[in-house]
Amino acid sequence: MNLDLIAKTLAHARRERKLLKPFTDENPNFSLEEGYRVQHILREEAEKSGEVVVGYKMGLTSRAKQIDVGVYQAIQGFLTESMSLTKGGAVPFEKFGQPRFEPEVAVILSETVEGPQTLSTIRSLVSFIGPAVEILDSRYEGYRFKLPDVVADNTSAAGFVLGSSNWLNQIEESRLFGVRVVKNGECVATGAPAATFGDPLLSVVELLKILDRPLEAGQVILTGGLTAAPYLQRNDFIEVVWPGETISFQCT
Ligand code: OOG
Ligand code: MG
Repeated sequence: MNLDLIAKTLAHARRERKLLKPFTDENPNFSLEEGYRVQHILREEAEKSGEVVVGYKMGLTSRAKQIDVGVYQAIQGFLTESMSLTKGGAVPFEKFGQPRFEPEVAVILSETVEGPQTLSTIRSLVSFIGPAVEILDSRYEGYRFKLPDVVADNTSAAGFVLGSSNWLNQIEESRLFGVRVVKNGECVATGAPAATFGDPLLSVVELLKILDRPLEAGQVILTGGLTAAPYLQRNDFIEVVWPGETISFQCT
């Protein structure tokens, strides 16, 4: 397997908004570890071209998401500054190929940590925990992929919007806060943070088991989609409604 070639093919497809067949179709031996090596190459290329990594995302941490894409293991990707979108702003459809979106919980820690940590350590270091929306965009036709493919494609990371509510003083209760996903006035999904391993902070615990470098203070962690991800179409108006805060955006 030529991992540099896979990275180049993915980067080119992303730039040109071209869709690919999953690499595992022709290379069933393409492994998860090789998928992460490809992601690493893409990260280095992004950083070389001036992109700044602002955090990480966990994927496939809820049953709803695992069933949605038919992949049953949590995975990790990186987030860059240019993926950050503004709440209430416009999401330009032409930036993406086949965008989808999902409600998530975002976490920020007050200290840098590296390697496996306990849930109670993570809980004691949280400086922000609150609502977010992730925008996904897969390089693979129809979101059909196996684990190594989607890991190589930086776990479909394309954009994210952070909310402004900080649930720090309600960490326990917030696990059962309800979220409604509303597309053009119609509720298309509902969920709660507990969909992520029972507690979104467990997603941070999982991240630290697989991350090959420090998780820095202030970096954003998207802990994983809480519902199946609806597709985003041109002109869609999206509202992700949490207690006390609605994250909305218009797809243009
Ligand atoms: C893979 C990424 C999954 C999540 O939150 O579960 C993900 C995909 O569905 O394209 O971001
Ligand atoms: Mg996600």
